[in-house]
Order: sequence, then C-alpha cells, then structure tokens
Amino acid sequence: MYDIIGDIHGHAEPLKRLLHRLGYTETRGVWRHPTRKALFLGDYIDRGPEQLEVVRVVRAMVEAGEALAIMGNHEFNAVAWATPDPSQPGEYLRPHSAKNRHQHQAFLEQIGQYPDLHEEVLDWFRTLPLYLDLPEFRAVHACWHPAHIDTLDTWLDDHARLPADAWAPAAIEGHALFAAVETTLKGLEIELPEGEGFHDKDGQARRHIRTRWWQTAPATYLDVALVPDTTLHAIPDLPVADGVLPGYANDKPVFVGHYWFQGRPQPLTDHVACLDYSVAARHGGRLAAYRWDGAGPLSEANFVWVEAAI
Ligand SMILES: [Mn+2]
Repeated sequence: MYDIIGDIHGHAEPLKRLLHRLGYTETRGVWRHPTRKALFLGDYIDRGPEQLEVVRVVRAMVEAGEALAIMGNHEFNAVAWATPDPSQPGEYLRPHSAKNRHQHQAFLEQIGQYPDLHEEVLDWFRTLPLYLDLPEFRAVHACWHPAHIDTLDTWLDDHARLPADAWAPAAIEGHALFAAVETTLKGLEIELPEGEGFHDKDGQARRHIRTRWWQTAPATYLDVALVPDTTLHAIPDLPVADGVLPGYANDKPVFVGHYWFQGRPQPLTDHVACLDYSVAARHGGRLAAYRWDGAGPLSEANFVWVEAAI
C-alpha cells in the first residue's frame, strides 16, 4: 500500500513531519515504514530552502526500494536548463531567459558549490518516469490525457523514462513530444473562443486557460477554467467543444500534483485527487498525502497533511 505525497518544492522540514505523521521513521538516512511505501508526485525542487535535502530524502527512499517517484515539470526544466541545444550552439534546451533563471535561481544557488552533485542530481532526475500506471491506480504530475500518453509511449523506455535522444524533441515547441510532455507535466491548456481573452497578473494578454481537465460532463469555459478569481469575470460561459477535454471516468484512480490548491485537501472527483496544497505558498500552505488503502472511490478521510509552517 502506498502513501502518495504531493509537491514538496524544497521544503524538507514539512516533508519529514509528514513522513513521521504517516508512521515512517528514519534509519541510516532512509525513511521507512514497516508495511507501506511512499509515492512522490514530482516537483521536489525550486522555491524552497532545502532543495538538496528533499532530493536526498526522496532519492534515498527510492534507491532503498521504500518509495516510487515520478517527474514534475520542475525536474524536467532543471535537466533542460543544463542540456545544450544540439541545433543552436551556445543555447540550452530551456533558454536561460531572466524569467526561467528566476524560477530556477534558488536551486542554482543551493547547488552552486557542488558541480559534481549538480550532475548527479540531474542524472537522477533523468531516471524519473513521466507517469506510473500501477495495477490499482495511476500517478502523473499534472494530467492524464490518453492521446498524449500514447504519444509519450512511442518515445519512453520500458520504465516510462525519457531516453537521451528524446530530450531535444521534448523541449522544442511544435514537436508532438513537446505537447505531450507539456500536457502531462503542466496540465491541459485550451484556447478560448475567437475574440475572447484576458490579461494575467503580469499584464500579459492571454488566449489560453488552464483547465480542470478531469471534468467529464459537458462544460463551459467558465466551468473548467483554473484561473485566479480576479480573472474569472473574463472567462466566457460558453460550451467547450466535444473532445477537447479528455475527462476522467476510468475506475482506476489517478493522483496528480501541480495545481497549488488551497484549503482543506479533498478528492476532485471519485477517481481523481490532487495532492499539491501549496507548501511553498507564503501563507496557509500544506504538504498533503493520500493513504491509499486499496479501495475506491477516493475519500476525504484518507488525506493526511501538515501545515507548511508551525
Ligand atoms: Mn508542477
């Protein structure tokens, strides 16, 4: 049985409190439970104060067979940041723009003195599967989209990892693999109808919205928009065309992270749960887990969490 744990973003202290609350104890540097294993949903790094310690804890559990771990968009970005672009000498698969550097700055500072450790951590990130399809449930960082999973499967190895030759197409906009990785690790974005749009918090004009992709019933753009409350007024209450949202009606539950939810952790539907409760937020963040006990439908009673700050 697994304890499924959401985005940690370098917050090692709440991670250890959560593992302790779940009944794990640390022996010789590895957190273990007498009967259970952990499953981490990605986004171990960026933002928080103890990113290397989070990687150490998660990696030690994985290597000791005490946990599984999948890739988040931040691990993907960390590898792409450090990988030269084969088609553009001097450039990297993730451009070193001011915005991208800012997002990765805390990690680069924390790893700064240790280039060998940087390489070792990236090598470990490269081993992370993009999703897990276990006998009882599925795990993916942001979105289970069957068509994009099919595309991934034409590239991934037997352990759902990106092989070395897939990183460039995965990072180049316009490639089918790029779209599949984007959706899987960052969620499904859809274009608003002709003439509709809004400005984000940075004043940028936007024509796409993040979605509650798991919604199954016919829905409007307003129903499925995952945008700040201050933006909702600009989202049209018009129906989304059939076939745009994958929905999720499969009986096998799927666990995701990524969405920075707030408040009391609870399932999104009977078969979909998000475990990212914004541990890296300035106020009110939580690190959440789901105690999988082998039975669906998903239940609010199986969520366990700690406050980010005590
Ligand atoms: Mn994420």
